[in-house]
Amino acid sequence: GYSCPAFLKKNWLLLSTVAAVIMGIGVGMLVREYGKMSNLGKSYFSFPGEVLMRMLKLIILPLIISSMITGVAALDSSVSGKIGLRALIYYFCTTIIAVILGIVLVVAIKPGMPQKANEIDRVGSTPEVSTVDAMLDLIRNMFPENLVQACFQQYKTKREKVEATAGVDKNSSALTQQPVTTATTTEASKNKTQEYKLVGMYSNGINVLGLIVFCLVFGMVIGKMGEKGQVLVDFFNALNEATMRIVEIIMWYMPIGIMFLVAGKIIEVRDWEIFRKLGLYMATVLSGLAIHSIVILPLIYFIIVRKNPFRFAMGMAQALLTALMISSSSATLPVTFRCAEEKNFIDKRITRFVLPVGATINMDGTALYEAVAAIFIAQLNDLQLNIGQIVTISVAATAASIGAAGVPQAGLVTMVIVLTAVGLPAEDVTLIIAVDWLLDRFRTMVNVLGDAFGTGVVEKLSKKELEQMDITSEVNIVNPF
Ligand code: DAS
Repeated sequence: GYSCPAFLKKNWLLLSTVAAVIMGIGVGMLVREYGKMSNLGKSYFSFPGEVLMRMLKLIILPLIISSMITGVAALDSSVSGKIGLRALIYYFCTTIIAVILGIVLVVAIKPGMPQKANEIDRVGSTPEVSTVDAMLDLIRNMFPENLVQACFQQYKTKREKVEATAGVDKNSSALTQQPVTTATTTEASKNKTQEYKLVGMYSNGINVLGLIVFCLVFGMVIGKMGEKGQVLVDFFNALNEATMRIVEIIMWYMPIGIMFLVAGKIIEVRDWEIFRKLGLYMATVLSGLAIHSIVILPLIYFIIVRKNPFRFAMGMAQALLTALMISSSSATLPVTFRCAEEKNFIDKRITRFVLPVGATINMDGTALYEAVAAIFIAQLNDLQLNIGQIVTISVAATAASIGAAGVPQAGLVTMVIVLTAVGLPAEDVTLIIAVDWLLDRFRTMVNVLGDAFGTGVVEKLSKKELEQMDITSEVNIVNPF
């Protein structure tokens, strides 16, 4: 057992973050009720939170680069191949399970009964993406044409006009054909149909996927270079160490930032009514996420690792809370690292490999959400899905979760992939946009939890290799030839 002060000392950060959330809710509600603040004043309210987000985003670039390169360089490439493969299998299996769980729930609960359809309002605009474009973009992003740009470029949905041809292929997706909406008649606009090609990706910030692919190769190469590569390995090790110390400093500021983020959000939300209208849909997503994180992931962890999964999850609490508050797995990454290594004592050679990749491609929560949302929209449209379409949705939801960047609401954009895959109107994402900010938080939390359990599982499965490496490196010290 712990004595109380020891417990406080060990968990002060977590406790103060929890306190910050509670205070944020309180302050937010008070300002909402009694604050005679101008809209401008209200928007300044979340400024300290914005600063926190900036700090976290700032640190992901050195963190991903240094942790990936040192992680891969530390493993000799045959071993890193095996560990990588195990991680990929884990990612894939858990994602598929999440999708299936989502589908079972949404088919059973039927939140989108047709009579509900006319209750729900459309909000916002449809992100413009088509399935093929999104897939190609995923691959494009793996190979950025400019490494420096990949680190700081603002990626936005860029659409290039492709030669307007009269009577273009009528079968091509509605998304790639933008009718010119002027005062002209429908007739005229049909003839003037223009085709657009999508270039670039739709999240802003860092092209994490591209960097990961590069760092993977770079780490592997310098790890194999021996003597000559050592200076680079040492450099990135030192960079990694320095980065983690900066993360430590950011942690001190975290509770303050989080308090204002929460308060700011509560002040800002206008329409609570929407929650009632979309209540059953939200309940479906949330119960799916809950089952996945309370039953399925812990069970997988327990079966393989044979340790208490809930204690493990408690060790990750700080990271989970952060994910819930900022809805970005990438920006949570520094905290995820810290929890996995310092609270759960996962081998650094595993975390450095599994966490950055996981934050980018392993999104159980997002996959589950995409499947539920797509079928919900089908139900609203009174569309009976056959088994083929359901399989299509599962595949598309998996792809969409891999393709989604670890930034807020990325899943909503890749949602369009799933909808178009089964021929549902892409505009219909506007039906669920209004509550997405809330669901986003919970699915991001599950995304992070999935990565975290992944480190434990992969570590356990790779025990033999890791031990062997310890022995060989000891031999190297004794016998430095
Ligand atoms: N919020 C994203 C994440 O960081 C993904 C999503 O939008 O689903 O995990």
